[in-house]
Amino acid sequence: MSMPGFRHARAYLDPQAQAALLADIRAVIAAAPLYVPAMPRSGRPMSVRMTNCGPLGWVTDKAHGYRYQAAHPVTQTAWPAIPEALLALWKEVGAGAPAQACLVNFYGPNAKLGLHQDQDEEDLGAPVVSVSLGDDAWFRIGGTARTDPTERLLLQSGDVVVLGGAARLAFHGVDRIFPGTSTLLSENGFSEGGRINLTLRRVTLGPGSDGPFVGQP
Ligand code: MD3
Ligand code: FE
Repeated sequence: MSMPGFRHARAYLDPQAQAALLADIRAVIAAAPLYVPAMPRSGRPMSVRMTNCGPLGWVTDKAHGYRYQAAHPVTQTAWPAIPEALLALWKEVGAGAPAQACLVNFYGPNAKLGLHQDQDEEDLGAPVVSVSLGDDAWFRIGGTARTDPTERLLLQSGDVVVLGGAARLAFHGVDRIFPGTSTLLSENGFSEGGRINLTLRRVTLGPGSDGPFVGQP
């Protein structure tokens, strides 16, 4: 994959850093439980379970659709803070003004994520930074039109993907995960194993944002 703005850093986090980060995420989930998101209008449940940390979190439900909000949709309390290690990672990859939202996606053995664009952020100039933990997954990425050809890529535990520039509006999704390919989750308090993906983002424009060109190569 050689789309401008797309960077795949394999094994960016070593096993020890992955376990430490997963402990942070367990604490996030304890404060803000995973919930079952629903598609706008149809109300169809998604197979991925979600929660967030940070000042804003991405949520979806039947009535109000995709949006960012400051509170958990079930508990109605503020999201917990983004762990320091993730804020440090955001800085390390040169992503600019601090991340405002971290979406936590949990994939059980049959979970997948259909091809989509991430367009719910005002600040589309800032990159998205993704961290994979646990089982391997087939990730799919195409162009900026839904019908553009796509490529399939294996995401593994510890991988970091940075999506800036043209890649920021690329269609992408997760075709399937490969249960049992990692012991990270099962050995660290997630008895059922699975995969966790973290996506860090800036959401709002205005005070504190970098303007349109941050994160471009
Ligand atoms: C390419 N998550 O949360 S991470 C999402 O593995 C999402 O859970 C996937 O797509 C997951 O929206 C993929 C890699 C990723 C994240 C954001 C992107 C790829 C992207 C934004 C634009 C283009
Ligand atoms: Fe996405």
